[in-house]
Order: sequence, then C-alpha cells, then structure tokens
Amino acid sequence: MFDDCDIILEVMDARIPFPNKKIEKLNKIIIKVLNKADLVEAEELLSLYGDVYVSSRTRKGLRVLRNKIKEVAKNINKDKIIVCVAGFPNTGKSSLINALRGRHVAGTAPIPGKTKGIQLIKLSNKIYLKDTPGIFTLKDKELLTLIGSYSPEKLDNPIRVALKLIKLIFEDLQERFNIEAKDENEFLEKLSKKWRMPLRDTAVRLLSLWVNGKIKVKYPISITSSHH
Ligand SMILES: Nc1nc2c(ncn2[C@@H]2O[C@H](COP(=O)(O)OP(=O)(O)OP(=O)(O)O)[C@@H](O)[C@H]2O)c(=O)[nH]1
Ligand SMILES: [Mg+2]
Repeated sequence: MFDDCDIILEVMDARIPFPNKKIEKLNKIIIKVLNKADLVEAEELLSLYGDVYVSSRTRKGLRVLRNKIKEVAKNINKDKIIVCVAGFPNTGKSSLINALRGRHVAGTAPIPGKTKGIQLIKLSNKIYLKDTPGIFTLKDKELLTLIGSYSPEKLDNPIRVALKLIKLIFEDLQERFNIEAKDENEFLEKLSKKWRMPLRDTAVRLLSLWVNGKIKVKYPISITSSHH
C-alpha cells in the first residue's frame, strides 16, 4: 500500500498527537500533519508536535500544507509524485484530502474504519494524493480509544478508559460539563448523575463525544505508550 508513496502525510489528531511507529519505519519522507486543530485552543503549541497544523473543517493551515507538499516535492525528480495520506483511524485523512482538493472526493465518517480501499486523487499536474485506510498498529484498544481511533462501544471496560481520559483532560472536562470534582472517579460519578445514566453508559457516551470530536482541549495532550 505504501511502496509507491514518495511522500507520506502522517495525520494525527491535534488534540492528542500520537505518532504511528509503523509509518515512521517505512523510511519515506514524512510530513507530520496535526489535523482537527480547531479542537485545540492553544494552537501555537502544536508546532511542537508536527510540521504543520491544519483543520480540514475550518480550512485553516491548508495553504501552508499545500506549500509544504510542493516544497518537498520539488526535490523529488519524478514526473508523477504520490503523496500518501496515512495515520491512525478517524484522524481525518479523507477529510483532509477533500479539503485539499476543494471538494468531496473521499468518503468520510465519524466512525473509525470508514476508508477501506485506496483512492488516487489529483492535486496538481504532478502531484497525486492517495487516501489510505486507517492502519491499526495498536493491539491496545484502550490507548487507541484515547487517541480517538476506536469505537468506545466495542471496549470491554469503557469505565477504565473513561477514567484515563478524564485524568488526561481533567480541567477541560470540568469546565465543559460544569462539574467540580476532586478526582476522575468523582467526576465520572457526578457526570453519570447529571446524565441520569449508569456509569458504564456514561463512560461510553463521554468517550464517544471525545472520539467524535465533540470535546475540545486547551492544550494538546502529550501521550506516550508508557503513559498508559
Ligand atoms: N473538528 C474537526 N473534525 C474533523 C476534522 N477533520 C475530520 N474531522 C472529523 O473526523 C471524523 C473522521 O474523519 P475522516 O476523514 O473520515 O477520517 P479518516 O482518517 O479518513 O478515517 P478512516 O478512514 O476511518 O481511517 C469525521 O467525523 C470528520 O468530520 C477537523 O479538522 N476538525
Ligand atoms: Mg478515511
């Protein structure tokens, strides 16, 4: 799937930038793109985590990204340059292609795993974009959920994962739901009272809001596998 890629756009969720080791091992020229920057307040901090930050939704940063692609492509001596858009599921790869292309050419969905096949889309005379399915490299579904790339309904223990998320974005969540709590356990309990739902359903709903991009953060979250 990646053999013919000259450049890879590694797409990450700007709220929680998590690089994909498998992509980085391909030994290709990589441009790290933090998408969904509209969900991060302190967007200037995003330059610490990637080469370009963009929002496929508000179209912010697209010109910078286009120029970056052209600049990198200039040094590649080929008539046809293939730029592959890759990354964990649901990071907005297809949305980014549509935004770059300026119209809806790639299928998108709020559900991780939307893109199954491969599409080649013309960006300029020389440059082609290739959409790829989200590649799963993580066996760890809990971590995958935290980075927004797994459907929470499928988790065995959504409560445990919700507690981890609450711990990671405690301030943001307290503000967002107008709940004050001493810790993540108390927060989830109070949220479950507020929503009048059992704890497990509350956990799934909260995680779904996160995965579906309905929760913003002030600062991008640094996370490593060991964090977990
Ligand atoms: N807020 C926000 N949401 C976005 C942005 N880009 C994509 N999304 C949303 O993220 C979800 C996933 O977008 P897709 O483009 O389907 O993501 P993908 O990486 O192609 O997903 P798979 O093909 O499933 O791997 C959709 O609900 C999009 O509307 C963005 O810049 N900002
Ligand atoms: Mg897709």
